[in-house]
Amino acid sequence: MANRWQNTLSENDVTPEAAFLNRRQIMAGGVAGLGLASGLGGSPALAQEALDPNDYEDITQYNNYYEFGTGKDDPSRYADQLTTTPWSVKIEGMVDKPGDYAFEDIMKAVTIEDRLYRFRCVEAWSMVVPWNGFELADLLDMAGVQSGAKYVAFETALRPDEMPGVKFPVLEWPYVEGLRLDEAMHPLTIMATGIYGNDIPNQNGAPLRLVVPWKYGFKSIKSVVRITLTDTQPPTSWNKANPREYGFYSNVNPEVDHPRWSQATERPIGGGLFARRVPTLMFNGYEEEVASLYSGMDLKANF
Ligand SMILES: Nc1nc2c(c(=O)[nH]1)N[C@H]1C(S)=C(S)[C@@H](COP(=O)(O)O)O[C@H]1N2
Ligand SMILES: [Mo]
Repeated sequence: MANRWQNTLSENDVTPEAAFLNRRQIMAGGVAGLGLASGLGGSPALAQEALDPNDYEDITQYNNYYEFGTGKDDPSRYADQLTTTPWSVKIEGMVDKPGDYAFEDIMKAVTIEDRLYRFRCVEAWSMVVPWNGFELADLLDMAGVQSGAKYVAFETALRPDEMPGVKFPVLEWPYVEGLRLDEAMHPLTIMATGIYGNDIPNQNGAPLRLVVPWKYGFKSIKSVVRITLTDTQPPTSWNKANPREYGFYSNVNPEVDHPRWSQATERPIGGGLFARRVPTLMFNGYEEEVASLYSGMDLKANF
């Protein structure tokens, strides 16, 4: 596993676009079609700063998973209590094949890929994470999305016996999130099942969690047990808790400040005590890939 990650890292490390190239596209000869062939060779035109993945320790010991407490080290201390086998995801609503999808069956049907992604928390810190996972579209295709569906709703497990944090009403439990269908089907949107080639640790959302790299981290809901296809915009935990501060879209946008702090810069985790803040990028650096999803939309009103 470690080898496999190393091998792709040398290619994927070059540009964010290259990080988004997946094996299937390469095998299908899609590289030139995407205009990235020169990027892979390090062309100055496409060269951007290399993504340098955070240490495994930072990624797995500085977490937000409020079901286990609100401290950054609470998830790594308490999430081992979560039972993740057996696990299944209920897929329901506007799909042809609703039902309980066992985690092992999902893993047999999908293509696991390596994705080196920037990760930007709404609290203005950031990491770079070498995820392993599959495109959410693969799972939605398994269930057969019906033509009237417009949104995807997600729900985290709620296990009071295993989750010491849920006795505190910091959020309404279970944790829920949502995406527009086109956002959910975008090839950058993955369900992560691993980090650095290891099974994803409980504190990071085992056995499978959403990752939407152009949105603030809270959209990336952990330990998913239910996915519902719907024609109405689903409620989301942070929007319910504070609609003035957290909108449905939550796209990373340095021009739209949080009411209580600036979103123009971020603090890279792991840079040491005196690490400099760096500018936050529009759509977290994935503007070229995802801006078209929002053409014509007022991103200040739809924050
Ligand atoms: N179920 C659930 N999912 C969650 C959270 C949570 O508290 N509960 N926190 C979110 C927030 S605010 C962030 S920044 C990311 C953190 O992911 P990480 O711990 O893997 O870095 O998870 C998101 N997903
Ligand atoms: Mo976050």
